Amino acid sequence: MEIEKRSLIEGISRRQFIQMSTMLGTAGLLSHSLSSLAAGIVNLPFANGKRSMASFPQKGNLILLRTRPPLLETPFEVFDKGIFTPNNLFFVRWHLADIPTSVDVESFRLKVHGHVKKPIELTLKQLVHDFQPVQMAAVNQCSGNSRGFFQPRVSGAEWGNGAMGNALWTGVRLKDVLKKSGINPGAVQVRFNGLDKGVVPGTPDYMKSLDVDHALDDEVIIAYAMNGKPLPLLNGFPLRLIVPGWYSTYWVKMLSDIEVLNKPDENYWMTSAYLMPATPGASVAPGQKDYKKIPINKMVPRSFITNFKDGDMIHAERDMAVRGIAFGGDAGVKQVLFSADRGKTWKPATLGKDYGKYSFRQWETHFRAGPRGADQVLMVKTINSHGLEQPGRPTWNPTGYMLNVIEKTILHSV
Ligand SMILES: Nc1nc2c(c(=O)[nH]1)N[C@H]1C(S)=C(S)[C@@H](COP(=O)(O)O)O[C@H]1N2
Ligand SMILES: [Mo]
Repeated sequence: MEIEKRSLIEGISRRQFIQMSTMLGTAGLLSHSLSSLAAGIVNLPFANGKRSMASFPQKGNLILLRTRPPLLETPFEVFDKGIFTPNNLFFVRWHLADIPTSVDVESFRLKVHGHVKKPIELTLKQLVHDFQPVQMAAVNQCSGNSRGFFQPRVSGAEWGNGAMGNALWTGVRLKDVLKKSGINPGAVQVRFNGLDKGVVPGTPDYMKSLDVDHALDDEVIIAYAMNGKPLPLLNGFPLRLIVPGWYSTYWVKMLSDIEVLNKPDENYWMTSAYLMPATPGASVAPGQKDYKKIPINKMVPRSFITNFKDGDMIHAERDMAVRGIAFGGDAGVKQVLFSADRGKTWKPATLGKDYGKYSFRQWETHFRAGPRGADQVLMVKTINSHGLEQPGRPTWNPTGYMLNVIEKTILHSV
């Protein structure tokens, strides 16, 4: 374990050097990304879905939604290659444009303050050496993943299905760090802030809060590694919060400040942004106004076919292997059901290795391709271990959150 820790710290220092030499300020980041724009163009399967590919520092080719602050989507083929999303192909989402282009690992401090017995400041070395390391596989998914599929259309980043990824996170329990500082009686929430800022004066700083009970559970992690390596800068180097089972709006990147609050957090990002309808399935009718809104929270189950895409041609009347990924949201995957006849009949798929309830789970099964000329509608759905099942009808809300409708993939037999 000692050796592992040391090599991680060395990895972090090396990383810092790479950042210093490749990222010459925000302007450098911009020109770097623009000059390396790959010739590739992709068409996400909805209106105005044409996108270019781009490569940012430490990242491979990703689908470009916006340059500054960056919104980069994982090309869907990546999810067919494995259960863990490679760091360089992991999607990227930032709200504010003033993002540090390097972080000095020696002077960096994680501060814990507010309604605590003793405010503390931790170095990265202290975090790595003085606390018990923990590891967890967990899906990081944007609340607005798949927003581009909303009908009627809604405003916001028009993601396809690639604003999600699964990684093995290594770090320390938030609980252990909070204990070191000592929470005072009367604490109600814990607020997380990162190093990013707005460029326009008065822009609300990006901060998110969890209830104290949630912050003190065993599962919330302050991660310093992603798939065994330091986090890419754009995914939150050197530290980010991992809130397993919850939408990634809470997974604060470049985490540098933890504040224990004795009253509910009323900052913009908690009370105005990231609200969902408190209705069944988070759905409302287009135009509806009179509903209660609450902060978005737990993820819902989803599943995808990864080895075919809509419109693919297959050989008629052959046995075909089909596979994909599933996740249960805030619970494990109990079952994945597959249909090759537009949902008339369903059969359980075989599940792959279980990396824990918050991870992607691979599934696979077979079907018989239809006669020549036929269109064949494949469908897949997950039921999670709480018994929650993907809906047959798409979620709709004006913010474009939480889509988890059963996916349909139409193949043509030739
Ligand atoms: N500091 C900071 N953390 C943040 C954000 C941000 O804008 N600033 N965006 C959040 C949102 S909305 C998403 S979807 C995830 C994206 O994580 P990723 O870029 O590592 O994929 O980061 C979350 N953490
Ligand atoms: Mo997000």
